[in-house]
Amino acid sequence: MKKLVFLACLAAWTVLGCDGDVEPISGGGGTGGAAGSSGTAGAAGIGGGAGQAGGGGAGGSGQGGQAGTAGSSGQGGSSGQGGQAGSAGSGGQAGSAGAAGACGQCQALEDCGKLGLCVAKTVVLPPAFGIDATEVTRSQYEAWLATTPSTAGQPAACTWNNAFAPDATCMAKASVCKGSGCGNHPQVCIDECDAVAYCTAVGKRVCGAIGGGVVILQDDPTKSEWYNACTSGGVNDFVYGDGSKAGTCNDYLTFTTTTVPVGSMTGCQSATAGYTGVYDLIGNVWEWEENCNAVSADPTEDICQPRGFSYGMGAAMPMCSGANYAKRAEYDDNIGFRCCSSP
Ligand SMILES: [Ca+2]
Ligand SMILES: [Ca+2]
Repeated sequence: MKKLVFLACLAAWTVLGCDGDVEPISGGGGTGGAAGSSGTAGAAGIGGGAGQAGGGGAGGSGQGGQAGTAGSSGQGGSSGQGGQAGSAGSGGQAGSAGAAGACGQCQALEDCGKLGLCVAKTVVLPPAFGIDATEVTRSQYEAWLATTPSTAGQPAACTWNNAFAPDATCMAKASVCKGSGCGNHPQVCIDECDAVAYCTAVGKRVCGAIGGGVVILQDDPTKSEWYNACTSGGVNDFVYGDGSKAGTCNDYLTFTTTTVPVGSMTGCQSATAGYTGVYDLIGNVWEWEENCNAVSADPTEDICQPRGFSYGMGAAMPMCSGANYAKRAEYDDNIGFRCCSSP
């Protein structure tokens, strides 16, 4: 009898040991996925080079390959790169021919996006919208700036915006990460129109109304994409649950003085099925939302209400409701953003 009980426990422990792990946030570990096959050769140019291989499947389910890149004109076709190793994923599908540009090695919480840029990974939440798994990082934003985006063609509320570069004085503040190793920290010191321009350029939008558009501060999970994600569809007051937990997010309860790499506080995500995998909705940096309100004819004076609190000290409880206050043209060392999209 004793022996039987011991064996049952051993069996139960074994099952938990096999299946109890939470999904890793980094792509490391596990068996590498097979390299993707070469994409279709680019159409442009004489003898276009082979497209890039698709990335390996990630996180067990195995994603399709990334879009390949068009060959450079006039050159003999070079072979596509091998797919990135995924964690126990199946081999990536062949990449299709894509636009010029190459993602290179995107990270586990990144996708290869438009313009050949590594962008924050899209997580699809109910009812049906995509939201970035992380705040937009310094390296992601800098890679976009390196494409020398034009300031022409911005929305009417942003025609005053003559530069997308983060404000240099703001970036020099002691609270902003310095030197190498800051690439995975959230981009700060950018105004609301810079956020709009970045998200638009990579085929997304600054989070706003579910399905797109402006949502004037709504603590309503049926209206605001950001609030829906943070509350797991209206279930929780905090992204990680219904009660506050110090040390879970980089927020006022944790008493930090600067940003941390996005997604590095692994508990700072929803534990509710269907809403997991979106990090730092609470804390790290406030996030611009498409919730700006015109108060005069001058759009630089529009009042926006960034979401989710930040590192540092503050009086308010860092929860999904509540918001900051910033003019559309302002920027700060604790305000960043993430993008949403239509899946
Ligand atoms: Ca700007
Ligand atoms: Ca945040």
